[in-house]
Amino acid sequence: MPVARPEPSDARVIALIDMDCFYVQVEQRRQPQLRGLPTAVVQYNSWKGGGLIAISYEARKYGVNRSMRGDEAKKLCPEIQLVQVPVARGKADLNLYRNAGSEVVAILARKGRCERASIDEVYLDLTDVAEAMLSENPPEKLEAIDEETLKSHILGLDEEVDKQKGELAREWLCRSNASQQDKLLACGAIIVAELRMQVLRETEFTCSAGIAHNKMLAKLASSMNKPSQQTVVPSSAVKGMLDPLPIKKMKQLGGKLGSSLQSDLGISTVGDLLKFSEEKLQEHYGTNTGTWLWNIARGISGDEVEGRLLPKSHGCGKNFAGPQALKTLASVESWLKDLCEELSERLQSDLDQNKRVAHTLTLHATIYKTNDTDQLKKFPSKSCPLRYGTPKLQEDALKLFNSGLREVLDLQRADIQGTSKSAWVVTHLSVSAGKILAKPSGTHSILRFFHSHESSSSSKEQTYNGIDQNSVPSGGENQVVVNEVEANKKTTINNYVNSSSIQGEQQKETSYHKDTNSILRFFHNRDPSCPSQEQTYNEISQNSMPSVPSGSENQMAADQAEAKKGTMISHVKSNLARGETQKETTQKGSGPILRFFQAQRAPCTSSENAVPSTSGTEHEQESDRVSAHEESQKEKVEINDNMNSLHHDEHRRKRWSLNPEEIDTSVIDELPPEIQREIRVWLQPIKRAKAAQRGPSIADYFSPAKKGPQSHNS
Ligand code: DCP
Repeated sequence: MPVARPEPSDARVIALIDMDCFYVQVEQRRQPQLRGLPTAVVQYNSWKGGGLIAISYEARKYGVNRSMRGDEAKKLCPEIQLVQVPVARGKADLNLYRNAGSEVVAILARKGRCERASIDEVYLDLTDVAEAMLSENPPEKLEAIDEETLKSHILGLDEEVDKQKGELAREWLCRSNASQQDKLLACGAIIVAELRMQVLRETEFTCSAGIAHNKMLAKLASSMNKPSQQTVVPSSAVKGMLDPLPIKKMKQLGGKLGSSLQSDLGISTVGDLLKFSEEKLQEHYGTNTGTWLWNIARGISGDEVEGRLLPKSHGCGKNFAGPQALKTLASVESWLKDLCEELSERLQSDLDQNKRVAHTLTLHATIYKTNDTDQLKKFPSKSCPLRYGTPKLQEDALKLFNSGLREVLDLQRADIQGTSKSAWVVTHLSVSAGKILAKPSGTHSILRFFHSHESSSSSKEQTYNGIDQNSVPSGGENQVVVNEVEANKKTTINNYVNSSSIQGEQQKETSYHKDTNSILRFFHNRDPSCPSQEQTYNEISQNSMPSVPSGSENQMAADQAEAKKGTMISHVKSNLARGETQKETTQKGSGPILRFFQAQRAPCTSSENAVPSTSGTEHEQESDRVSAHEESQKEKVEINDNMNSLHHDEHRRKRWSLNPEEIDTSVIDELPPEIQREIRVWLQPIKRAKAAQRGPSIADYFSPAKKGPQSHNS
């Protein structure tokens, strides 16, 4: 659901950097002989030549597009080079592309707040750096403006034909009588052009950019002139840009809301929206969405650049087209195993490298009936608290699938194994890990772990009642999970963790491509005999993963047992919260780009030099390792201190209402490994000394019935 946020009163400078035909560029860097040739990257499934997922601009000239398969593309463009995505575990392995995207993000982040929006798109807030430039070195005082900046498309200027385009841009950029807003945008254009050149120098990738006062406009502008060009949106050009735009091209209007605007209000362009008052729009779509629609029609959007270099979620999915569709529970289970294995590796790597912990596991599937012409009910996206470790992920993912399948087939629990083999087919499966937060570190990890969840909720009760219900498998499955939890007393920390809806991946906007020969010209000048840089790329640290699309979260009613559990959980959280004091903070342009590639010919024998980011990234990784080591040393000291404190400070234990000797180690197994280690160190001496007194589980201990009066009151 879109959120109407007021725009800040001060002008901002926001850019969206979008890589050009990204996977193709990554493959062309690996295989320089492909430079300048019509090329497409195809999916793993090679049926009819494989589905096209990335297409070079050379191939687009022949009419090749993403809806085609390789065979069809070959008919249109016989010389097209088809490159298959790398494969691992019988499915596409996107790590190569994710790593390449991370290289770009690392460069862009040097200049401003950076939000990784997708595998190849990054928002940048350049307000501070543009303001600094304007006060210290404004464009009108610059001796020269680089060629790449002069190639900028300034919306609203393009119609003038009596002057050279570069001259027009120079005049606009250097106007001394321009508004403060436009002056800042001019600075933004210079900064972005420099950044794009830097990205090219360090990675060999070209990108396009939109530069505007907010994210929405920057995003729309970024695809207006591709490849390797940038577009600036002065405030005076907003209306002209938005009015003719088909409503469905707007972010968040590509789906149901956009269709409803068309069918209910007869709106087909953004300009049509202007005919409706805010009140009218609110009447139809509610207060928030109505205001949001009113705002976007005027180019108003207060969304902030989030300052996030790492992805919000990790997802692994696979399509099973045509005859590959999965028809049995066994085949679904087998694929879920593979997907969870990959997800587990990525979660572990995120934990190791970035010290982040994911809290919600979500399963998506697409399913069809085979013995009926009617389509099945949409498979509901299912979520539950995420437990670390491949077997647990696999187990939970399968439960989520079974739960969804029962819902779709309107079956009772017992019927699931008996479903006829041919009753349904699964054409898509994916698992994703969301609600990724910084791992609590230091002495009181476990407490901070609780706090980090608590801080993201407005109230404990609300958290449980409003969200946690969604994070437990629904229907019969839910009961199974609850029963297991209750019966085995394995109410783990993850059960306290609440999952908010996983946001769907932003829908890609289709661009109005204005194809040019520029890229072809750049790469004609390259020497294809440069050695492959694959090895170098493989050494680059991998920090980022893309999101998978997600649908609606599972909705279910809380039964009495759930409510009781919620009360208990809230109670426990309150107790823990009281003891903790510290919270975790946790073209057309041929000029400069052409020269870049010409220069690349000579040093072809040392291709590493062409990718300085590689060594830079390695260096950063090394620093990370050093600081991680220091941190772990520091943590060890703190843990020891804490052990002493636990031994000797009974008062403190009472205050926490937490009796460590009663903690069941099976509960600890459910936690992320790093937290497990800390807790084990923390508990070891106490457990040895008082093993005989150990209670059955952490849930028992936390049960209000076992606490003293002080705890009951919390
Ligand atoms: N991608 C994919 N499947 C899709 C769409 C995209 O696997 N259905 C991958 C391949 C793309 C990358 O994501 O290279 C980025 O997608 P974009 O939509 O940004 O498209 P490109 O970068 O390929 O081209 P453009 O220059 O038009 O942005």
